Amino acid sequence: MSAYFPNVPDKIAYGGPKSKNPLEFKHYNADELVGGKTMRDHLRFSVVYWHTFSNPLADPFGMGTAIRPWDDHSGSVENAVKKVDVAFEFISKLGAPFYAFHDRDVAPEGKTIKESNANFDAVAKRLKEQQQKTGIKLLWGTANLFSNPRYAHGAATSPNMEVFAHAAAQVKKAMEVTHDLGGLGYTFWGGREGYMTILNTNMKRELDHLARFLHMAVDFKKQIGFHGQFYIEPKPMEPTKHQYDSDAESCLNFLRTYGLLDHFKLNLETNHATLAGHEMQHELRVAVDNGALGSIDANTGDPLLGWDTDQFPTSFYLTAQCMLEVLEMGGFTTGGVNFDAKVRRESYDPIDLFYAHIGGMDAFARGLKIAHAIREDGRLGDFVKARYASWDSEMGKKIEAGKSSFTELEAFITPKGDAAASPSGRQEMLENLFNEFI
Ligand code: XUL
Ligand code: CO
Repeated sequence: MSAYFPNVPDKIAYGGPKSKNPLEFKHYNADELVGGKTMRDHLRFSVVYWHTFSNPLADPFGMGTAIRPWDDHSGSVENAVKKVDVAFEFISKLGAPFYAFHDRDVAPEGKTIKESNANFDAVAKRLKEQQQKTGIKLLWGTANLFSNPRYAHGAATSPNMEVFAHAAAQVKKAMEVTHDLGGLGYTFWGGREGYMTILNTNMKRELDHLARFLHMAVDFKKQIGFHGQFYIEPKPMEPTKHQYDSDAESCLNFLRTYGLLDHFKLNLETNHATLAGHEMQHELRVAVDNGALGSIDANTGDPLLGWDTDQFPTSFYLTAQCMLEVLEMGGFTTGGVNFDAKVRRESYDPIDLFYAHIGGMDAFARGLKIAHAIREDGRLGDFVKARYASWDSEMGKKIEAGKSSFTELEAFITPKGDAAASPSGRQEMLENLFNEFI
């Protein structure tokens, strides 16, 4: 099993924090228990097919630089089948339990829908064999509804009904394949579901169509008996100026408006949160508070570049914040930590794919330990609880229960002259406390 990455051992080992070996984990020790659960089960790492095995590392100023000896650039089904073996060798050696794909990452698009489906089936056969051989599972599948020029105006939100129909056929097939491969979920990222100029856009009609599309997906899910979790992945811009699924709150509002809330959870991505002007922890908190956190696309942006750079996460501060929210919700069920991240254009060697994933997994492993320690310590949680103590008073409880009124509150507060002083928010003290654990 060492055909494509001959210089990488069969399994990336845990070397511990003192290890100087770049091909060893410093923090991720799959079997180690954190709060009674293995790191493997807490983190549920997943490798994405598109960036890791299909991305040539082009940018708007230059062609791809990636050296991928297994790619003959023929775009053939044969080469796509070979790439499956590459992918599973990589994921096995890395020790990630899951992977994720778009239909067009794994198999080439044909000239017709029929041809595309046949290509997809041929590659899916090998994916299934490799899943069975290695025990690696599909975290989620999805359809690429944004690369082909037919989707330039959107897919489910296209002004052209036939494009909507084409997208429906494509998602139908991607759901069938995901189901057949035992996928735990299916993701909808609105690739070009948005607009470039509102001058040519009937926003209401487009949103109605998007909801109609997702309702059809829910119906089809029932029809084929697929029990995986549906996810919506918010992103505010890129490629369009405005994407309808712009952040966690707008997605939840959309789902609620159209009666879809019970059928979807959110797949939150760090770089998308940044583009939306939020911290990832904010997006996660919104989802957790609404019982809607499904999965994480784990990457990070570069604050000086300001676009969706999809870099591997390296900051313990960020990963600790993420894992605080995941632990708060009681851990992942169907979701996981999915590395929707790519190596830099300058990092073109195959071995860089290992370094990148090892670093990302270590960053999340360390973040998990930090988050667990902060929760065990309890001071942060206690502080927040105490900050709201007045709400635990008789009157506070009454307001929260919806049993008070403006008239009653006027009668309550007026004799006091003014509200009691609020204690300091102690932001700096809490930041210091957080840093004690980093
Ligand atoms: C795009 C993005 C997608 C989704 C899947 O920014 O994150 O790769 O994760 O379509
Ligand atoms: Co993503």
